[in-house]
Amino acid sequence: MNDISDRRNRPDLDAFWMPFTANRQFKAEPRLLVGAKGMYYRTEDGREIIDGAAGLWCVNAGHGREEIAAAVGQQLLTLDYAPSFQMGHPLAFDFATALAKLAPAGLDRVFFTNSGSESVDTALKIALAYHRARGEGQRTRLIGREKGYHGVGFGGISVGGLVNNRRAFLTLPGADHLRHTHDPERNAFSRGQPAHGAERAEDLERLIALHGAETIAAVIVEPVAGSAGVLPPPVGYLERLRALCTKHGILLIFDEVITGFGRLGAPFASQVFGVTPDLMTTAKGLTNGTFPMGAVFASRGVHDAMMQGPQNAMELFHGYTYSGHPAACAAGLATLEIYRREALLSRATELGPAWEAAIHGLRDCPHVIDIRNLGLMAAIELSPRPDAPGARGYEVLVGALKAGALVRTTGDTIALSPPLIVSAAEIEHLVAILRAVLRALP
Ligand code: PXG
Ligand code: PLP
Repeated sequence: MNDISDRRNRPDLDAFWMPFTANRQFKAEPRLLVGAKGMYYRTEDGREIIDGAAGLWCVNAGHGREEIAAAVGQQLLTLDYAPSFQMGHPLAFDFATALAKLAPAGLDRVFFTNSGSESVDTALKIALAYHRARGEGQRTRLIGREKGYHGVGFGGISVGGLVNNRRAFLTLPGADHLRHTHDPERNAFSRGQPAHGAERAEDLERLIALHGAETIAAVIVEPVAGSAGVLPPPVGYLERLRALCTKHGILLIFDEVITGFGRLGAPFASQVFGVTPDLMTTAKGLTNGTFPMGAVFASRGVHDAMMQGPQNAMELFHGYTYSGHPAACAAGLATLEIYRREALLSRATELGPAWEAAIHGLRDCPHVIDIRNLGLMAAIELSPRPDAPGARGYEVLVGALKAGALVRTTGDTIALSPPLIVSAAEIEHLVAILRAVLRALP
């Protein structure tokens, strides 16, 4: 397909079946990144492009951090792999302890996974096992929310609420969904949390009336929905959801795969909103995107309820070959040290006002129908072209890349989440590129 003279050193593209990608479209016109440092990626044709997406919401401390590379290299030469089933190695304990100190008060028991999807499946399984251990094994229903994204495992797609991620597949029986909180008629162009919609939390009462509270194990939500296009929770919504879950003995799970590790100006969204779940799922920024790793944080109450039975009995029949992988733990510890030293986990609070002003400055661009922001996250929603929904979003992705910026698009919504090291000048640079791209859209 590619003319050989035009290939440069391009690899053969056929074998790699790419995830969440229009494979044939991509392979006809590939977009390859070959290097990265700080706020910038380098493309195969040698251009520097600003990273407006922290990779995929994960490179929170910026690219090419030497401390992480050194820690991983050293660890691979010291202890490359050790099983975590009935064996242990010090770094996994050290990393869990460091994470527990950063976590919302009380969420200080940590189970390691290798991705956000695995964190979600792990948290859902812990919720079921917890109720069973307490003699409430009939609590098997798992409640997610419309527009939710919880990864691609069977558990995650079952509680997830993005139709395309579900409909070609089988989902778990017993999953149900709260209504989403997106309400552009009342909330379009809100700055920060929208004012309207706290009452949507009461939708849990509808599901409780329908199914019976005693059949529901857990409710899982993203504190700020990410993949659906950055939907901050209405003021008061998470508080109400927390109160209802507590009232009915239902565990509340916050999926902080995107919001964790400083995206909103504190280590976790839970701390920003002052609402503490019973379980919290994380990944991505845990290792600055350098190593595939996730972590589930459990409350003492959940953890301790499981620590029953004979001493020699495994309390949870669950785990991954790579749970607590030594090199992943080394990457994670080095990442936390960078976050601490550079105070990155509170940086979104400092930069928030400048970020908000810059992003909302795009309001007058053509086709813009909503702008949403919180911390260092934002979304710009475009009206779909009537005959081709999603086409404008794709044109922005390609146009921005040509103009020097990597952004994330989902349908006709542009999502932004730069590394937390971004400067005020780099925010202006990113927004200027977007303004030019939006103005040039057909
Ligand atoms: N939960 C949430 C809230 C997520 O955002 C996952 C779980 C799954 O994590 P893994 O590591 O299995 O991918 C995610 C991942 C996007 C996009 O741009 C979002 C994610 C991944 C890829 C793209 O919307 N979120
Ligand atoms: N499939 C087979 C055949 C296995 O032996 C294992 C693990 O031993 C798995 C899947 C699960 O792999 P992982 O622990 O990396 O999730």
